[in-house]
Amino acid sequence: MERRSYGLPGIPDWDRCAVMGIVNVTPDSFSDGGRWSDPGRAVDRGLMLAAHGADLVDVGGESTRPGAERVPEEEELRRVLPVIRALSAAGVLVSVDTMRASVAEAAVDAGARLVNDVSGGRADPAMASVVARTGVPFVVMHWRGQSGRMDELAHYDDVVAEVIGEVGRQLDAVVAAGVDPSRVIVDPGLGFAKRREDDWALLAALDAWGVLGRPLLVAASRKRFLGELLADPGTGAPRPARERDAATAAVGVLAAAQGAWAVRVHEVQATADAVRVEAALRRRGAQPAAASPRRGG
Ligand code: PMM
Repeated sequence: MERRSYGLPGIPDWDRCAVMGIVNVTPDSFSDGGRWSDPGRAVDRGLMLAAHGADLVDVGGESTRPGAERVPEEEELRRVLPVIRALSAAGVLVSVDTMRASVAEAAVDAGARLVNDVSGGRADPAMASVVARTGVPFVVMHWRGQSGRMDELAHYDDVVAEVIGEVGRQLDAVVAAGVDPSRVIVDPGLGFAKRREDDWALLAALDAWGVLGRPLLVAASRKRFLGELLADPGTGAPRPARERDAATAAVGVLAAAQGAWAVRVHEVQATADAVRVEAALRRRGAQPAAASPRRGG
């Protein structure tokens, strides 16, 4: 995929893959469950991620781990709004990770400049029209159903073609509901109704997303397929979530080399450095994905 300028309103045009840091204001996320569930700690975390080089900070109040229960709307609002207000007031570019139109709207009022909906507008029929009204960019992620039934929905014949096709149709649906197509960001939804081999197949083919002509967000951070890759050779136990950050940074650089617009990560520093290395090489004309000619022939 070509790296190019997308002119997303309210979002700078970085000359490299951007880094979105994650603040989950939740007691139960698979990857960092409970660590930032207090709003004061969540704000400090967001400021730290920005200091580490995050270009955006994604604030969410509802866990989407497989099997997670939905959180009531009032509780979601109570979790995310003070954090979004404080981070935005401190000059951090904030996105809100929510499947609820009401939360998206309140978050934009509180300063969020992007709406990241893991359901791409499918969980709440009001989402697309609310996003259209706010005018902020919108992430349409590949999604087949709520977390409770995600694993049973993970069936594909050609995962790359099917996921891109389904996201393309959802893009058409949100545009029909009034969202300006030039504001949509797409995301393969790694780990959402995907088996481990589906995640790898999607990561190997990020180039194919060029057909949609939209910026691509890739969120592999600490996900299960990385834990399984790095499983303990003795016991076979997956590597714990918080020990997957080096692998996450490796995915970041490979996604950047395939033209991803942004990567979404829990620990920012290593990935922020890695995408800068990729950009420096690319600016010198290097093609990290291409094989180099053999010497001495
Ligand atoms: N994954 C999670 C949450 N939000 N948003 C987008 N756009 N893409 C994702 O793959 C995604 C997401 C899963 O939970 P986490 O917050 O612990 O990574």
